[in-house]
Parts: sequence; C-alpha cells; structure tokens
Amino acid sequence: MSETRNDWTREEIAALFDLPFTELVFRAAEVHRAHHAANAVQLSTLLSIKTGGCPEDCGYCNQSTHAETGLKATKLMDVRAVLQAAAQAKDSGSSRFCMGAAWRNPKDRDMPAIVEMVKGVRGMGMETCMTLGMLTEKQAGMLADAGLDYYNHNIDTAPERYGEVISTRTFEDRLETLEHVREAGINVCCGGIVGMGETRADRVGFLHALATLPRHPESVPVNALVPVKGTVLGDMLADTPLAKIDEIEFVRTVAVARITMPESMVRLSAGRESMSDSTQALCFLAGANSIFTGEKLLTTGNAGDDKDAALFARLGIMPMAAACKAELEAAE
Ligand code: SAM
Ligand code: DTB
Ligand code: SF4
Repeated sequence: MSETRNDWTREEIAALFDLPFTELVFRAAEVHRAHHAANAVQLSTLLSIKTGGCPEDCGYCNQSTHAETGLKATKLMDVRAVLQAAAQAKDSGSSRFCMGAAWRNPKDRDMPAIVEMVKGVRGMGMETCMTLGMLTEKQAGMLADAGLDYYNHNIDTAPERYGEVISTRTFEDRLETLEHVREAGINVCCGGIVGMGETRADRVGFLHALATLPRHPESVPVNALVPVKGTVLGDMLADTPLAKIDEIEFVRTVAVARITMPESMVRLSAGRESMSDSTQALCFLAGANSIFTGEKLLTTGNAGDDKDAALFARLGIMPMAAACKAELEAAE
C-alpha cells in the first residue's frame, strides 16, 4: 500500500503531472483503491448562512464588496432556518452539511448562533462543517466544544501566487487559522481553485503546499473556478477564454492530489455544473470521492440532485453512507 508522505518535493509533483495521462490516472486509481472504496462517493451539501458584503478582495469571489456583481448581502440566517435546510439535505441523502459565511472572520457576538447551528445539525445525525474565514484560537476551541466535525479553510492557490489573487490577507494568515483548527482537534478541509489562469507550475505549487502540511487535510476540495461577471477573475476569463482550465488538465490535478494525499477525501467541488459526465467519470477514476450535492453551491448553481442521481446510476457509484450500509449488510 502506498505510504502517506509529507516530504513531497515540487520536482516529484511536477513529474507526476508530466506522466502520460493514462499512466497517471492508472496510478491514482491504484492509490485510490488501496485506501478507499472505489465506487463510493461522499455527499456534502452547502448552505450560505451569511451571503455577500465581505470586506476581503478574493479575485474569484462574487461575495466580495470589491466585486461588482449586484449580489444582495444578507444578515446571518437564524438558527431555525438553517436546521430546516439541513433536514432537507439529510432527506436527499447528504451526510455532511457545510455552512459558509462571507466573513473575513466571525465576530465574537456571532459565535453563540454559530454554536447553536453546529449543535443542532449534529443532533440530526449529520456531520457538520463550517467555513467562516479566519479564526482565533479561542473561536476554534468554541467550535470544537460545540462538536464541529470539519472546518473548511482553503489555501486556494500556490503560495507564490497568493498575493495576485487576494491582497487583504496573506498565505501565512491562512496557515495560522489552519493551525488553530488542527490544535482544537477539528478535522481540516482545505483545498483551492484551479482555472484561475494559473500555470501548471502554480498547480504544482498549490498541491505541494497541501501535501507537505504537517498532516494532510482530511478533505481536499478541488474547485474549478466558476467565473462570475463583475469579479476580477470572472472578467479575465471572459476576456481570455484560453485561461479556462482544460478538462484533461483538471483530471490530472485530481489524480496528483489523490497520489500525494492518499488518505484524504478528494472533493470534486465548484465547477461541476459545466463539466461533462465523462470528465466527472474520469475524476472519480482518478480518485475523487466526494462531491457537493444540491441545486446550489453557496451562491452559484450546482449540478442538482436529479442530474447527480442519473450520473451515479450511469457509473454504478453509491453515496458513501449507503455504500457502507450495503457492505455491512453483505458482511452479515
Ligand atoms: N469567507 C470564507 C473564506 O473565504 O474562507 C468562507 C467562504 S468562501 C466562499 C469558501 C471558498 O469558496 C473559497 O476559499 C474558494 O476556494 C471557494 N470559492 C469562492 N468563490 C468561488 C468561485 N467563483 N469558483 C470556485 N470556487 C470559489
Ligand atoms: C470549497 O472549497 N468550495 C465550496 C466550499 N468550499 C465552501 C464553495 C464553492 C463556492 C462557489 C461559488 C459560490 O457558489 O458562491
Ligand atoms: Fe470573502 Fe470568502 Fe469570498 Fe474571500 S472567498 S471574498 S473571504 S466570502
């Protein structure tokens, strides 16, 4: 079985990207099968609990006040409405509920409601995930005490490219929050975005930063940029369509994530709506084993449950909870 390593070099990662495509996907599939059930995919559902009006200037994001997208900013949702949405997600077969807020960081006055949301969703028997921006040590501790299972905080791109995408915080700020989350004992969900006009060397740098963390994130979301008009990167992509990531290169990125972080769940995240079934199938073969379900991500569209059910049926894939149940029943 391939061992889990944290000492990957950029040269090794670049060499994986350079492999002939079928060789790379074959190796990734081998690693996938050695560490995970080959045909089980975990389902997570997103809810934007506080939309828009974010002071950060992330060049990809339509929720930033620096973007001109006309998105209406909202206040933090009330706990009851969040729990209703979680119940719906559970009914649709989702096992993890991820709540996202367009904040640079949560304010201490927001924490009691956030804690109630975590407790309530957990009480329904779903895994909980939050993504609220930067956290202090104390806030991470409060979330851990509430029983939060995962915290999503992406590094988004290679360290050397970070400043080109976001200027209101640094790569080191990101690492600091990730440390607080780890120290509090919460599972880490950390990945990034491709298709932002980056080079392959940038993608190597991005995966290198993740694969050399002291512990690999338990979940690694690989997002393909959803270009939104009025954001810096959405507009750039409209002007230079060639910057859009080629689907084969996207599959390569998933495969390299799988090989370098064998035990992590690799999530095929934003951008699935505009991806063909065949490309998604290649991603599952290359080791992706988690997706976001439902009609909406945070603010933009997603493939939707009917389309996903049809895709899973075509591919013989089972949602992870159902796959575990089937395995247990077969063993009885
Ligand atoms: N404000 C918090 C933060 O930035 O950590 C949490 C929410 S933020 C929307 C979560 C992640 O969504 C970002 O780190 C980024 O990776 C992803 N994201 C945002 N806009 C996106 C887009 N247009 N396309 C793809 N991914 C996007
Ligand atoms: C992640 O890596 N992708 C999700 C989740 N973590 C929070 C968010 C994708 C957002 C896509 C743009 C939107 O819908 O607003
Ligand atoms: Fe704010 Fe998060 Fe969007 Fe950046 S990605 S602008 S921090 S909501």
